[in-house]
Amino acid sequence: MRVLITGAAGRIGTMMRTRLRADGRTLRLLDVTPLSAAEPGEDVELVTGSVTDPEVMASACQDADALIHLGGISRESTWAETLDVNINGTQVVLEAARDAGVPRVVLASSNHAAGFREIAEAGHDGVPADSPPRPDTFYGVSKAAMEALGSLYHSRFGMDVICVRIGSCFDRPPDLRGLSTWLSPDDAARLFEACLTSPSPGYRVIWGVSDNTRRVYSIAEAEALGYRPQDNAEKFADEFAGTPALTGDAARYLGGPFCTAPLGVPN
Ligand code: 15L
Repeated sequence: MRVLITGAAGRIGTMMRTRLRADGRTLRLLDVTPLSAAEPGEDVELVTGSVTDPEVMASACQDADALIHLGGISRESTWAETLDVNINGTQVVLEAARDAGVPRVVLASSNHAAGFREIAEAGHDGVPADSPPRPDTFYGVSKAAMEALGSLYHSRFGMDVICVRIGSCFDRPPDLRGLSTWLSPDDAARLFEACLTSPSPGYRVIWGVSDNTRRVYSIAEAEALGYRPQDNAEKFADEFAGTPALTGDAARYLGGPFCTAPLGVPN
């Protein structure tokens, strides 16, 4: 099996490079930034190029059995850059996958696609994963567009497309909010494994979050694909004991501080 990973030199891509290794699996890693050379025994193929380049993507998709699209801008940026890299780039990726017959695509969406959903919407299991988009930034709009493009390519061409609304995927929760939104790197790998191996998922939108005590995102939809989280951000709670809580809209909505950050200003 060959899995193409875009954005493989980025934060999550780097964490997945080691964790998604498996016997009988070749990882084809693509990034605009040159990737570090293969380690001894590592079954990887390295591609340098942009997700916005149709020729690069057409070639990268050849003989791939699945694609995990992590490439793009992972924060607020100008509208022009967001449109080009995240929205146009996702269309280029999906079109190349369709043309090459790649049957399954996993798209790295973000909690910011639904950042203006109220935390108070969370029921017993959390805010449902397929809540309609309520973006909090241009970045969030690009992730909502990613989900819409994924839906289109599934409906038109029957491709399996899973959109993962990732919370905060870092080695450790980055801040107090992260005690709710954290997706541990190991759980991220478990989640991507479920996305790769679940039989005939069709089109899905799921949250990407660990089983945090304070989580407000539902994990039921991811569990339905076979995800079994094993981490909980609560073990880091003491580190944030003196940290002031968010206030105002940043406290009210899922997107936290993204909801009040200036639009279109790179951060
Ligand atoms: C995201 O989508 C970003 O890519 C990441 O850097 C974090 O800011 C994360 O959301 C978050 O909400 O913590």
